[in-house]
Amino acid sequence: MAAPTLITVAPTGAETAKTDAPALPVTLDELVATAKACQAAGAGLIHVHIRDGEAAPTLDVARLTDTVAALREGTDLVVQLSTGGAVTDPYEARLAVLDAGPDSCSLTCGTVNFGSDVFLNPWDFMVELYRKTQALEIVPEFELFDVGHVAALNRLLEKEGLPYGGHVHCDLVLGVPGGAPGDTATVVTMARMLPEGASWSATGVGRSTLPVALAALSAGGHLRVGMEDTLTFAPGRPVRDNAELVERAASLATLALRPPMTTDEARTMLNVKDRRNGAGG
Ligand code: KMH
Ligand code: ZN
Repeated sequence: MAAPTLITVAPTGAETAKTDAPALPVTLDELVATAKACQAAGAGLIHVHIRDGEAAPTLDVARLTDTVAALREGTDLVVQLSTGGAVTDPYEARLAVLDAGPDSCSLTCGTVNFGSDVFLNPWDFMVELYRKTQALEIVPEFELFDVGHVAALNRLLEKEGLPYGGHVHCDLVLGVPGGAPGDTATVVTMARMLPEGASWSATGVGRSTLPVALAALSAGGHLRVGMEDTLTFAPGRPVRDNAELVERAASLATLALRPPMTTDEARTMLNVKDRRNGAGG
């Protein structure tokens, strides 16, 4: 029997305006309601970007701390905070995200062109962020936007040792204008370069959503979906909401005889520290 599928939902991101996508969850209430619906549809992990009172992206630590608490209270999802933020966020604010005490955080393994912007992740910043995850016992998810990022990940592990929990989990983020393309050949190429024993999910932005999801499932990977990456369900048809994308991912995974992982299975696979109900620090 093939392994079950971890479905990660990335419901908000930092790039889309609420006015352009009214279903985008931008308030804490909207985020928690989305998280509950996505867990019911089969998600095991939530990748979180938050917005301020004007629905603009923010890395405010107090707000992030409240968000982590509310998601823990309302769901059993593994709570992962983005340390990527928006392309304009300074390194100090991205490092401070960890002070909100999430189960997991994203850690991007290199700089990448991002449309007409640049998403900056120089080596020294990667190392500083990685050391902070180890010190605070937070499980990093290595975000890989390009083939060179996989080489940088391998170098990071060689020089700095294993992450907290001892398990390496990665996410291939494909189809970003400026990054690696979202197609089957790239999924397979990057998956083959990953460290031995690593688990990985993949997401394809925009039109590459389905090709990447199908390739990942067939290659033994997990799935990330959500309105951070995908706003169109089918040509000419906007996404209804995040749960619709999770439902579709769960159907594909079930069809592949790799049904969605439970939240407990996700916690075990990733080896996150149990911080629920005062269980951890
Ligand atoms: N918003 C992008 C610039 C992450 O969450 O770590 C970066 C991003 C990656 O979304
Ligand atoms: Zn993100």
